[in-house]
Amino acid sequence: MHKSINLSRRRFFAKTGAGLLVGAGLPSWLQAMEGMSEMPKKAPNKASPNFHPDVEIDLLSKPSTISILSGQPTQVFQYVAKLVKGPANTVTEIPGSYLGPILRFEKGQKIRINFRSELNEPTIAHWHGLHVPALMDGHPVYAIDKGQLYVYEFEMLNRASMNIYHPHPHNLTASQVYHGLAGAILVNDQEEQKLGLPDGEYEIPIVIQDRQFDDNNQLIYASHMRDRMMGFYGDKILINGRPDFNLDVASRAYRFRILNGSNARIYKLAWDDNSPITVIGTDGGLLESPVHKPYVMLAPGERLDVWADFSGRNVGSQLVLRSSSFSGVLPKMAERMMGHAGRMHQMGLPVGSDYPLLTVKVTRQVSDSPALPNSLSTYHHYQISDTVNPNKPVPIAISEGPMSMLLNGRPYAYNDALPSERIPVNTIQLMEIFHAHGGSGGHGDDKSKEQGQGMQHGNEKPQAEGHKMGGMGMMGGMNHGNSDSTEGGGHKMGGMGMMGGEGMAGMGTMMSMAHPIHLHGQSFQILSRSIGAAESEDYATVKDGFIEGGFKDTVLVMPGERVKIIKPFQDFKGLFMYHCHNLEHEDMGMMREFSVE
Ligand SMILES: [Cu+2]
Repeated sequence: MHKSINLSRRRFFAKTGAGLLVGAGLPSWLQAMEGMSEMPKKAPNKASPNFHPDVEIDLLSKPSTISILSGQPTQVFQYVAKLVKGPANTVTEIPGSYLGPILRFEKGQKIRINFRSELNEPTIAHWHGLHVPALMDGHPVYAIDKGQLYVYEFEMLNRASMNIYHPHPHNLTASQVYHGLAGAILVNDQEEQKLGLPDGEYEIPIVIQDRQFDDNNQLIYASHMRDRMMGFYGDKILINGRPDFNLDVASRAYRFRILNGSNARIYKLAWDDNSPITVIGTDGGLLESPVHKPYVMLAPGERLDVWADFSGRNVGSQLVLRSSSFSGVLPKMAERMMGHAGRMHQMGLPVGSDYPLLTVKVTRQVSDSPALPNSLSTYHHYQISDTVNPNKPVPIAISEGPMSMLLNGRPYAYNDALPSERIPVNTIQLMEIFHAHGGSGGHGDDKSKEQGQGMQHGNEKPQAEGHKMGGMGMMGGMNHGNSDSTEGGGHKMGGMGMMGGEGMAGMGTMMSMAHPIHLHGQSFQILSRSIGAAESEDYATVKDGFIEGGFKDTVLVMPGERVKIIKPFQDFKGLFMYHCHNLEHEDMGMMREFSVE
């Protein structure tokens, strides 16, 4: 049986108003998962006469066409920026790319961004990695419609780092990013300036994305259940919006500012000659000192600052940056149940296979090259004793069902903070991200209850929910066995994955997959990772690729893994989202908010 609803069609209905009919009668949690949960609308922020910007930018999101493959141009969405005030290098276009221009800011600058949209759907810009007030964070409640203006005003509080701007509208983030809305933000500060790292033509932004094109060179973005469950994967790698990316270099050191801008694809970066990857920074800026790794994992939303030294290499030599092979980030159940369909869905580029990302060619011999500094940065290492909750970490519980990816047992709902999600402002918090079931094998009644509780939030009866779901055939390709379009079928599914119960442990383990968890607001530090009894051959293929030091805002949590982090919540009250940066998961409701109060 395969009756999965065509979700893009449903989105279409939702947008045209027929969504009222389609959504009528659905339980609220299902509406939330199906992208129909209600999001209130707040008035766009206006410019403040008391704010005197050092830098002012007009930013526009609009439909556009651009030549990516040979032949017909591709329809995309694009950010376009115009510098109104400030240093000339603030806005740098990437020629021939759908990506937004690179925005360069200095720590301490007062920044105003006048954001407008020409899209025929709501959107809002979020500054991934930046520590800004809640009103400036691009929360979906502030999404604007075509022709509207949203004015952002904030001071750059971040240390030197690479960050991202991308849309964050309710349930439309994945599709808008996929169609082109994303750009890099580079923040500089004095500490970094003093190091004399490679800059200008020797500092190369590298945005890695994957896309699927149809025969007419148009982007394919399907929204089948399986795409949402595992995330959407393309079969073509684009670097800075270009296919088959080649970089001509001189025989000297370069600084590669790498960003995974893919919706769901996780990469394992390695040089093809097996020389180590030298990492000098991560999401939140420079490490204390360089780290040499055989390979580095890079999940959606994560960044890497890489020292790439080609000195001593002859003109004509080539080096390929690859994603090398690994396993264990996708659910075993999906792999087994989907079988051929699952592999088809990843097309010619299965997740975890070995494939090239970009080719570097040495085309010029030069005699001098900067030396890699031994010491890069100094910063405070958070201790458990810095936190206000040393014995009670704030939980971020990942739970996975056949059609639901949840945090803390609940799908996203606006302003719905649980007691554990209420954070006193100006505190430093110990937090623990873990799989609420499966993976570690640790599963008990308490976990099932936690799960059940979350799913039953709202007033609907579980049986009624089950009936709706079975009747709608939501499981699509995932549905198997004796579940049918009957109450029994729906009920059975509730028992399987949604409500806890007997089948939970096995299902949980089988559904478990890797999630890049992103927390808005200030960067955090990773205190520990533990995999427990579940350490497996799969884990061995990725475990040497994590950077433990430095500041992070997105952390890849493998199946069965528990990650403890320490995160400050300083300066700003309000709602700050945290979510899976697998953007299909995010849109599916794998997102929650911290209410900083
Ligand atoms: Cu996820």
